[in-house]
Amino acid sequence: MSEIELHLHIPVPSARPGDAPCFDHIPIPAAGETRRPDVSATEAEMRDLPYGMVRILDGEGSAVGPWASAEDPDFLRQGLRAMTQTRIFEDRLFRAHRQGKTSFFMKSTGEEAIGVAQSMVLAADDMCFPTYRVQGWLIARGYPIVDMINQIYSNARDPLKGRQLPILYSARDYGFYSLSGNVGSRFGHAVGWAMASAYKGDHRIALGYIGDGTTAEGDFHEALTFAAVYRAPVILAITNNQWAISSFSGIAGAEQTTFAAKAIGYGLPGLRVDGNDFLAVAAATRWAAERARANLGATLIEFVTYRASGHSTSDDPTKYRPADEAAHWPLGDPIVRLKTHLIAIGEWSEARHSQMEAELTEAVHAAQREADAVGTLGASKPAVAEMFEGVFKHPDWRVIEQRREMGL
Ligand SMILES: Cc1ncc(C[n+]2csc(CCOP(=O)(O)OP(=O)(O)O)c2C)c(N)n1
Ligand SMILES: [Mg+2]
Repeated sequence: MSEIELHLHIPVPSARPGDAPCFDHIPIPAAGETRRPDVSATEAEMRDLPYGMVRILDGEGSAVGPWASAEDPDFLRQGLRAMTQTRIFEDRLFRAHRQGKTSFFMKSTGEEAIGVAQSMVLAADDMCFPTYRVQGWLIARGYPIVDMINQIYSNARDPLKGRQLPILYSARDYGFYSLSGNVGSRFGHAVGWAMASAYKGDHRIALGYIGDGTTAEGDFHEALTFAAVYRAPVILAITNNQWAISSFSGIAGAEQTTFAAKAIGYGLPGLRVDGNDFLAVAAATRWAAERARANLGATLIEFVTYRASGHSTSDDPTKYRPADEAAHWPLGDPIVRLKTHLIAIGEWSEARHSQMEAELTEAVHAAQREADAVGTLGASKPAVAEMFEGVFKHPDWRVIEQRREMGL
């Protein structure tokens, strides 16, 4: 009989508060190093990709390697604008929470390239099944910021009439499926929607998002099985921002392999992508979309990024990670990197950037003034009668009775 005492391996993060930040455990190939397989390549021909990293922007802001392609400078400026707008908007609304104007808020600081680039690359009638970390999708498509703020305030003009948490948006016309607070639940819905699209002989594809922490839930694995078996036209995106509230990615399996490599067990192509590189996010998304549209099935993409802010307004990240960890993140800041690239190719300047920031700040302030005038948390509410509307196509008899009892 063995004398060895059994013990469990409990993963611990590389640095805790007070320690020097360390990201040596994350393999990061140089920009341009990871190859680009043909879109028609089989999964068996690309099992190295989940261990590489699609990166285009190098340290000097040049676009290099096989994934780089000629980009329209207007497309890049639009991306820079939407990412910057997202950050300004989120900073402002985070402060609104501290001022008591809303009950809850979440930011995507440092992760803006993902939602914004994917929103700009996919077609208007494709469907995104989002997480709360991709509000840049809506901003990139011009969803009215005042409507976002009205929802965040849960006021009388809340487009969802107080039925959702602040930030859990729903905007069908913007290809943005209703957000769920139950993390992971939408991943399978994205696959189901894509299967329905293919079943009907339609042309639309779906995109599903999931966080690194949530890949530990069953929903993730069920979705991958269905996506692989039926070759669903879907892009399955993992936003690996290193943290799930206060649990680090190692708790969800990051020590054993990459999140992109989970694809291999399902026979799906997996890409590992620099999520802070706007060009790489766009290029990988186009590649996966082309495969999906050609009936070649689903792609799992891991976007490697870093959650620079706290999880939400309820979180204080200095309790569980070094306060300066974000400043040491090796993939930098997505806004700074795209801006540096645009300046390097002669399509942007510091002066234009400052002017754009001033314009976007004013636009957010103006939208906030408009929403403030309607009312902030508690000062203005959706009409009570609205809770009976928009739920059933033909109201159930109980709803009719309850409404009558309330004299509405
Ligand atoms: C089904 C379910 N379980 C737990 C929670 C509580 N919860 C909300 S966010 C979160 C962490 C998610 O982390 P991750 O998937 O990495 O996404 P991120 O917030 O980092 O984008 C948890 C546990 C929830 N909302 N839903
Ligand atoms: Mg996470």
